[in-house]
Amino acid sequence: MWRSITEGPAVGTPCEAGCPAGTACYDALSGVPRPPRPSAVRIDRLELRLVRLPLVHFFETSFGRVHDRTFILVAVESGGVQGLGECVADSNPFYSSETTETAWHIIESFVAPRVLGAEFAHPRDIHPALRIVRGHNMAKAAVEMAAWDLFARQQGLPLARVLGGTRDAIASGVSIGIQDTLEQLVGKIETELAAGYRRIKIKVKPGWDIRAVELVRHRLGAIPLMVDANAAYQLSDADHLAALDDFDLMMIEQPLDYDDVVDHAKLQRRLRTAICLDESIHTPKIGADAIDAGACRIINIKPGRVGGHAESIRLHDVCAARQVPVWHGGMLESGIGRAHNIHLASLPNFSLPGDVAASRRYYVPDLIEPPIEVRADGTIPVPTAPGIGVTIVRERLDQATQRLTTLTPGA
Ligand code: OSB
Ligand code: MG
Repeated sequence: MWRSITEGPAVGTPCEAGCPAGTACYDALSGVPRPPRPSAVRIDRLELRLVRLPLVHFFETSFGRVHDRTFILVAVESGGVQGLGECVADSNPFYSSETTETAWHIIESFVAPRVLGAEFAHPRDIHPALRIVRGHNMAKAAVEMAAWDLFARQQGLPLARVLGGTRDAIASGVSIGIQDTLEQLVGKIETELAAGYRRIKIKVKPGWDIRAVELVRHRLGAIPLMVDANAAYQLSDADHLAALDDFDLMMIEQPLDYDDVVDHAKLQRRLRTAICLDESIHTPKIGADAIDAGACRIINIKPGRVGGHAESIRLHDVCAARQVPVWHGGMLESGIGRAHNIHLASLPNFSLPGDVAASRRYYVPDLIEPPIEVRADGTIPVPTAPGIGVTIVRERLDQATQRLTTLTPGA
């Protein structure tokens, strides 16, 4: 197809739309050939690695304290081009029912056989092809996201462009775990505010909640502040949680059970503070239902929780259609998952600062070079190189790898 130079992409960049996939096309005015758009995503090889990295500081939530993180890295390959994805399942089933071992099993036995050697016109077609596998969103997401990276690299475009991102930098906030003392908590918040972060989230649980928020407000004033309970409360705690209404919090994240919507709707009616749901939102449909039921006024999107980028975009759109803002959550990712998150968070309805912060808060060194940094104004630039736009350091990856397997079509 011939397209006007004003409509089409610049000469020398692959055609993004319009031309039949795989056909050569030419710039309309100059007649200069452009590289053809890749005809499809076709994964010829899939590599799984179990990787362990020590955390710079322990991280404590209502589930407990962790000092390191073990996760799966997925590499997919097609014609010598590689795409990378990170599985956010943890070694324990506390945040979600998935673990590194269930994800490994599901990818190896059920996801890989359905994607290896198959032709997908677009990476958005991968999630529907995995529909027969119920749940296991983190396992599915790791492979799907690697395929998006591969596809974007084949097109020579930054992932954000392929996902539909509209901003060149994202607003960054931090999630601060439960500390040994309230004084340490205040000190940590001061450090993060000085680094420029645009929003502070503190983890809460019964016994570490009202007094923590009260002290932070007393000492630090009107900072952008929210809390995350990771499902540590019950509806019978409604009066207790209502005490948080006095502190002008941006929101309270996931106060009640991980799969609950109905009790959150009852609780939201009793709180002035907005509820944000995290754990409860496993699909775009549940997101729509939760909003329509009045269970939340804000949603946190983590691609691992919903099955990848395509489902994240659908959830983002469902929220936008209901004027519900979203922000990008975090799962203590290494630079690979973190880079994916930055690209996704460049979509327009990610209008609140998220939990995607600088690499150095988590892993030093990270698996990538250069590490992801936050600027003095609390923003992180969206990488502009093709795909996720970061480079993995092979020796560090090999050093952190505990197990490795390679899967090929039919094998
Ligand atoms: O609930 O948002 C959460 C980390 C692991 C599991 C769940 C959560 C978190 C965080 C940390 O809050 C966010 C981050 O800094 O990556
Ligand atoms: Mg959360």
